[in-house]
Amino acid sequence: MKLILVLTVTIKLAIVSATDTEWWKTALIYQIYPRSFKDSDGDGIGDLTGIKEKLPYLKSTGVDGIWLSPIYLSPMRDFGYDITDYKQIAPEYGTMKDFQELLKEARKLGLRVILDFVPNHTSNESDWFIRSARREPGYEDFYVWADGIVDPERPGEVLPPSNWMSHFRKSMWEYHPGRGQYYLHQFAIGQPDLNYRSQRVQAEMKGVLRFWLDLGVSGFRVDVINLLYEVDPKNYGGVFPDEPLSGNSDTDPDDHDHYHHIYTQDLDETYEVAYDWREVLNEYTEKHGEYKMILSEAYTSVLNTIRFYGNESRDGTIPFNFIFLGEINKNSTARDIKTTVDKWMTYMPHNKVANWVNGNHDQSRLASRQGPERGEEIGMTDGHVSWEDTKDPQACNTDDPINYWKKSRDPNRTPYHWDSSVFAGFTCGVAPWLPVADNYKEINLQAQLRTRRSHFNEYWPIQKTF
Ligand SMILES: *[C@@H]1O[C@H](CO)[C@@H](O)[C@H](O)[C@H]1NC(C)=O
Ligand SMILES: *[C@@H]1O[C@H](CO)[C@@H](O)[C@H](O)[C@H]1NC(C)=O
Ligand SMILES: *[C@@H]1O[C@H](CO)[C@@H](O)[C@H](O)[C@H]1NC(C)=O
Ligand SMILES: CC(=O)N[C@H]1CO[C@H](CO)[C@@H](O)[C@@H]1O
Ligand SMILES: [Ca+2]
Ligand SMILES: [Ca+2]
Repeated sequence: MKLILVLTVTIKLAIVSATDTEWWKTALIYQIYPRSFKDSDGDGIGDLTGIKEKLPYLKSTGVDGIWLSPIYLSPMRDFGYDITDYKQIAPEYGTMKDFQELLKEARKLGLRVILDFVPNHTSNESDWFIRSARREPGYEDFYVWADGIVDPERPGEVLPPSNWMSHFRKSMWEYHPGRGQYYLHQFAIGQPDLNYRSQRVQAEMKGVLRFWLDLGVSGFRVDVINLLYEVDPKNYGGVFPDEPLSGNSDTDPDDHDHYHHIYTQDLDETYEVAYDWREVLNEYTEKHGEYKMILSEAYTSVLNTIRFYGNESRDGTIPFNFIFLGEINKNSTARDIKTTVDKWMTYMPHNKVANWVNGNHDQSRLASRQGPERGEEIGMTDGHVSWEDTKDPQACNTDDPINYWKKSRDPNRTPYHWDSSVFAGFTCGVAPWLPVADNYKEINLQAQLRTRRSHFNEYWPIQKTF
């Protein structure tokens, strides 16, 4: 829907002679947030058939592939990043048959399809979680369970096992009365974290990769990979140690940023799992004669990030380069941009391929962050979403109708502007799931295709010569 990822600085040209094992080195991948891209049946929610209809358009822009944000069965408490079943399609997005048709059509056009892999957590409605909560044999340790600690001030009462705070505010621990224990959730209460110290979890997740690779996808982008592990209480006298304060004065004690995350992210074991997944993809690269790509998402230091590339003995993932996201804004000059490019190139190991990320569904749109003339594709800016219309759990959890917008990711997830008709041509139904941004009459694809010197025609000139 918005993000364009350019692998290597030399944009195209090389692709002409690239073989099927080299394609990824020069690829442009277009991220689609399925819910907001194109609604084909009028229910106000974007879907797979909508995406399929737009593939010829995407092909004409010159992109090499698409990355779909999660399309799996989910109660949508975090809009698909809370998965009930990794091997089923969410009915509101379509059926497995729709997905296979989308894949077939993409292949025909020469577009690769990359799926989102969300390994850190499932939905609390997943069969695995329900079994684990019941302590069914084989599933007891699928998630991170722990007893509470006795409240020193109120004997008989229990407190969460540690002071860890979720990325969406408040405790990372939720009490489950059925099991009589707390479970860990780095994000929403409905997103329990899987336990990667369970060999069965590891095997199941490799099975998920194989399932989609067998269907013919070209790879994955891995969600919050650096959060797979939290410290093992075995190494801390049987307890989960509290995290120290970060000293960030813009936060309150319920905020994730109030603490310094030395026990809940970037642990060494994470890298082994990343390298293991690369091995699974290598099998399929051989089998299908097409390089299978694995990109990983981690908001962490450059040094931690580049470790995902692998080391002398093992091949790793392509870690998203978020330096542009963090360091470039409206005021940045060409010199700032060069410094940012140099930073990645300085740290990146030899013989690896660079990548450049400018946005995603968690960030304010590029045109809003860096100025309208630097926006992507058609230069869409963030929409306005009132408190009443707010859907993002990260914003809802603030319980603050005044300041919720500081946390909300809804403004950058409003529907795509196809044309100037009602709801910007996104849906033919009565209302889209999020309101369309006010400026769709001026900023939309159809208007820009008709205007020679439009944002769109300036943005894609290189690709359009192919
Ligand atoms: C899942 O969590 C939500 C809170 O996010 C809760 O309302 C719901 O009852 C839970 N469902 C199950 C099956 O545990
Ligand atoms: C490479 O990484 C793996 C996994 O973290 C580790 O076990 C191994 O020792 C590392 N090898 C080298 C040469 O650094
Ligand atoms: C850009 O510069 C202006 C003027 O110095 C300043 O007020 C503004 O905060 C800066 N914006 C960003 C995003 O740094
Ligand atoms: C950029 C991205 O994919 N962010 C996701 C990270 O993971 C959380 C929880 O799964 C999601 O809420 C974000 O959208
Ligand atoms: Ca729909
Ligand atoms: Ca985790």
